[in-house]
Amino acid sequence: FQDGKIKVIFVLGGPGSGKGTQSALLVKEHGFVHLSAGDLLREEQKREGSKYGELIANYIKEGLIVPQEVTVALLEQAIKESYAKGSTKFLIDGFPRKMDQALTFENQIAKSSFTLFFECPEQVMLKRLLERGKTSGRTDDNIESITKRFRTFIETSMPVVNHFEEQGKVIKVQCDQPVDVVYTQVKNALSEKGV
Ligand code: UP5
Ligand code: MG
Repeated sequence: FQDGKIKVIFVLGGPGSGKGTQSALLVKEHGFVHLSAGDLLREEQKREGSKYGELIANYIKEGLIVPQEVTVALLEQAIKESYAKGSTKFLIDGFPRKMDQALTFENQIAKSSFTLFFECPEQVMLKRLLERGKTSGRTDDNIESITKRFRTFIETSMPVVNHFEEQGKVIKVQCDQPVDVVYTQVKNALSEKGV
């Protein structure tokens, strides 16, 4: 995509920080297309005939980052499909979470306008994920996988946040608060950016 043709906002934050919840609210009020990299991977995993099904299942359960080729291709396809239907504003949730993905996406698909970064204490995220795990059916909402996801987040994904922060492109939101309070912060942050 040429510069300015589409607008991309990355939504990053630890597992259970509320990326999906807040993105869904923004879709309703601001007409963004919400693409969750995790959701796209889970769909691909279930798709009949996918050659990546087993690989994705293993990486997700282990809390590891699926090789970028798979995830970037899924995102690119989803963006192109939406763009063909007239959408130009994208919230990319839970991506990029490794430096190689960040560089590939920005070089090959589009530069991000900025990153919304959801800060949340681990204890709070843990509690939310264990609660959700009672009904979510997600193979990674259990204490073993959650512990691994937290480690990957700190070791592999925080460098991406720091990379964008060095470019002055990170807006931090405190997420240890009720959903509507967080959403007010998110909306204020966006309006400061003229979105
Ligand atoms: N909740 C939300 N906000 C709340 C609030 N303010 N107060 C109280 N409760 C709140 O929320 C989580 C739970 O908390 C929900 O029950 C919600 O009601 C409640 P949610 O909005 O779902 O949080 P989110 O940050 O989206 O959490 P999620 O579990 O989706 O985060 P992850 O980043 O761990 O999961 P994701 O789906 O992005 O990735 C899963 C895996 O896919 C990764 O671990 C990785 O293995 C793989 N992956 C890749 O390999 N590459 C990628 O690029 C992306 C993913
Ligand atoms: Mg999510």
